[in-house]
Amino acid sequence: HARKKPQRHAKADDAERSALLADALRGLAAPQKALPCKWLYDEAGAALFGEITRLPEYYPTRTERRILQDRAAEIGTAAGPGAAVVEFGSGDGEKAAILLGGMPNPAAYVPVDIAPAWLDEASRKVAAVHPRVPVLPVLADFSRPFALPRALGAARRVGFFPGSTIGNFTPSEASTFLERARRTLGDRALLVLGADLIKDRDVLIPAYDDAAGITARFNLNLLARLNRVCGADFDLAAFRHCAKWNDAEDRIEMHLIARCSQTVTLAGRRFHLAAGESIHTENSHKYDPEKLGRLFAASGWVILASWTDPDRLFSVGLLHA
Ligand code: AVJ
Repeated sequence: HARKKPQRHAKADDAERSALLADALRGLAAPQKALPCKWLYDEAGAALFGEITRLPEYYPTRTERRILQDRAAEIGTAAGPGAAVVEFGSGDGEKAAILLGGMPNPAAYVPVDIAPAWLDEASRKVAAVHPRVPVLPVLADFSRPFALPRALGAARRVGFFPGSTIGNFTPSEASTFLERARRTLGDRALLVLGADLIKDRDVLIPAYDDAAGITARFNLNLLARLNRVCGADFDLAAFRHCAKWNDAEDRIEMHLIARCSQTVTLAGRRFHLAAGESIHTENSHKYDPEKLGRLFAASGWVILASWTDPDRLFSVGLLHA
């Protein structure tokens, strides 16, 4: 048993390196250079994201937590006894623990994540708060098809997709994801989904460009990860963080902007950046209730309830398959 662990991690490291490298080579060769945002979350990135969630400017986490605390019992009643919670992108397990707290006798908690470190953290957090709930972690990229543990049997599945992670997808990707999630979760499934709402850009921009510079470090860490894992030679000081509102697409975009003309080498390939050229690193789409309704309907989900906070910053929906 003691031997298996390092091997498993070595394999995971290789898989991570080749997938990250493939994404980076493709993304840096595109006319608009881009890197997929899922790579923001290595250990350092996850720690920085944790700091972001506690920033005064970053309203989503505390707002959604409050909504979930207020509605956990209602959600638990809708789910009934013996349901299993399947979380897409496990995060730190804190919100899952709140959700499970409202559920009568949950059958299991199934965190799904590409990062082993996050799976461990979520599993530990939920096990500490709900020691009688079995935890069945799944190491997988939830944006791609994956199988649920067979041990779930016929338990009703309650999908959990908090944090407005849905906003990282374009609306068309979101619809594909939601349709697939419905098939993965099966008959009688419920889905609890958090989505950030469109609001004044004076509130939105600081949430993604905070005064303490934590989001800038979070964004730049993507280049540090490429250097560390793939042997790239990005000079972090030659880039600056940028968050901007794209009004046509209703989304915040994060970019890394080259401060000067430069050439970067990755796996023997050279990529040129002009001064001011950007690498697009994240989309965070914002919704209004009508657009959310259309998205859910298009992907086959029916809205049972939807809740927001008094300032209408954030929305949590309870859907059924
Ligand atoms: C957790 C992915 C939803 O888009 O608000 C926070 C990530 N990026 N600050 C978001 C994020 C910059 C966050 N998501």
